[in-house]
Amino acid sequence: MLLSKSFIPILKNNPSEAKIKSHQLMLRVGMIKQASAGIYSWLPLGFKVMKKIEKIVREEQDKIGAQEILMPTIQSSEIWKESGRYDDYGEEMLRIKDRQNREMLYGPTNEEQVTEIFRSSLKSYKSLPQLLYHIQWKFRDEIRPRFGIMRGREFYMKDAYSFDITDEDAFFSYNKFFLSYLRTFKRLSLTAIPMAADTGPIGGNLSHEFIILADTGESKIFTDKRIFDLTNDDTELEKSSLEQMRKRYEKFYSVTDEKFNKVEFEKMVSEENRLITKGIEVGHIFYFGDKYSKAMDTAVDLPGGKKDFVKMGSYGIGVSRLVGAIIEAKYDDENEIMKWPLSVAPYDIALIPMINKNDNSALEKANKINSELIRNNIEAIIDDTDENYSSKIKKMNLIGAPYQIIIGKKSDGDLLEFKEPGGETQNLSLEKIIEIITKQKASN
Ligand code: 5CA
Repeated sequence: MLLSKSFIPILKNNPSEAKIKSHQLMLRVGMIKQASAGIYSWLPLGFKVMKKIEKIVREEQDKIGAQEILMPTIQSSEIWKESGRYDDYGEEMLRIKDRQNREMLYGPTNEEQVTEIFRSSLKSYKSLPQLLYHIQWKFRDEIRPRFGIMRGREFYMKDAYSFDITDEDAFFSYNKFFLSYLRTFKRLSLTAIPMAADTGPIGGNLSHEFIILADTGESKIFTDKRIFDLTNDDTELEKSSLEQMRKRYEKFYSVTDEKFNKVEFEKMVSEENRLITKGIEVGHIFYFGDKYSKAMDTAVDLPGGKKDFVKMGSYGIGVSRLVGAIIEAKYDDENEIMKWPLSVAPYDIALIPMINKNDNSALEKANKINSELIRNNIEAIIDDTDENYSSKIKKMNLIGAPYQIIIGKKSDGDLLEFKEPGGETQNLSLEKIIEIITKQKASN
C-alpha cells in the first residue's frame, strides 16, 4: 500500500482531548474517529488491527471446540423479562421501541438470547457439552465512557457460553476457556493474569478477570508477583491437566479490589512478592450454574429419564478494547515509537524510500522489493511521499509496522538497511529479511 493513497489521516500533534496513550495514538494516526460519546468509526489502520485480533480470538475459541454463531445486536425485551434482568440492568441498557410499540434493546451481553436458542433446539444430555460463541457489537450506556475505545458505549466483544449437566462438567468447560484465554493473550504478546473477581450483573460465584498491567488501567489489583512466571505450554485439553493448570494459578493470591482482603493478602504473600497496581481487564469469565436456565426453564433429559436445568457459564473478551490495551502495553509515548506485535500489526513492514525531485530510483526499488514481499505474503506500507528522512521515520514510527527498510543512496548493493522502529540498523539481504519475518510469523 502506498502511503499517499492510504486513508491514514495522521495528525502533527497529540489531540488534547486524549488522556491516555492508546487514545492519543489511535486519534493521532487515524485508527478511529469519534462519532458520538463512546461511539467510534474504525478507519483502515484501526480496523486492520482489530480484525487481526479477532482472527486470533476466533482461532483459539475453535481450538477448544467452541462453535461460532452470530446472534443479533437487537434483542426482544421478552427474554430479559423472563430472566429478571430487564429491570435489574437499569440505565446501562439502551432500550428501543419498534413501530409496533414492542420493547426491544441493543444487547449489552447475550446470556438470555443464547439460552433461548439452546432451549428451543436441544433437549437431551447427549448433546452436551455445548460451547457456543459469537463476536458481535454490544452497547452499554456507560455513565462515564472514556479513554476512547477502552471504555466505549458501543464495543466489539467475543462472548461464549457453555452448557453442561453437572458442576464437574461445567468446571471442565470453564477451564477450557481459562486455557484458551491464556493462549489468546499470549499470541497477542500480552501477559494477562487471571484474577479472582466479582460477578456483578452477570451473576454466579466463580469468576476470573484477565488483566494486563498498565498504570492507566481502571482495575486495581493485588497480586503475588510469582504468578507472572507461570507457564502452561504443557497443559492439555483434558480434565485433570486443566484442573491442575487452574490450581497452579489459584495457588497465588491474585484478586481485583472488590475481592481484596488485607489480612489474607498479608498472610499469603511475603512482603517482597506483593504487587499492588493497576491493570486493564481484557477478558472476564463467569460460572453461574442454573441462574438463567432455571429462570428461563431450560432443561435437558438426563440418562435415567429425569430432567435437570443446564449449568451455564459465560466468557467474554473485549476485542475492540484489546486494540487499546496492546497500545498501552507497547507504545513508547516519550519517543513516539509504536511497535505492533507482528501477529496484529496493520502492516508487517514499512518501506521508506528517500525520494528527491529528479530521482525516482529509490521508489522504483521499493516497488520491486514490495513485489517480492507480496510473493512471500508479507504486507508492506510504502512511504512514497517526498518528505525528508526524519519526518518519514517519525510517521512510520507512529504507524508502528514492526520492521522498516530504509532505501537511500547507500542501498545500492544487495544489502538493505533494515531495522525495528527506533532500533539499530542492520544491513541484510532481502532474502534474509523475508526469512526473519516469515519465521516470526510462523511462530505465532
Ligand atoms: N457476559 C459476560 C461474559 S461474555 C460479560 O459481558 N462480561 S463483561 O461484562 O466482563 O465483558 C467482557 C469484556 O468486554 C470485558 O472483560 C472487557 O474486556 C470488555 N468490555 C466490557 N465493557 C466494555 C466497554 N464499555 N468498552 C470496551 N470494552 C468493554
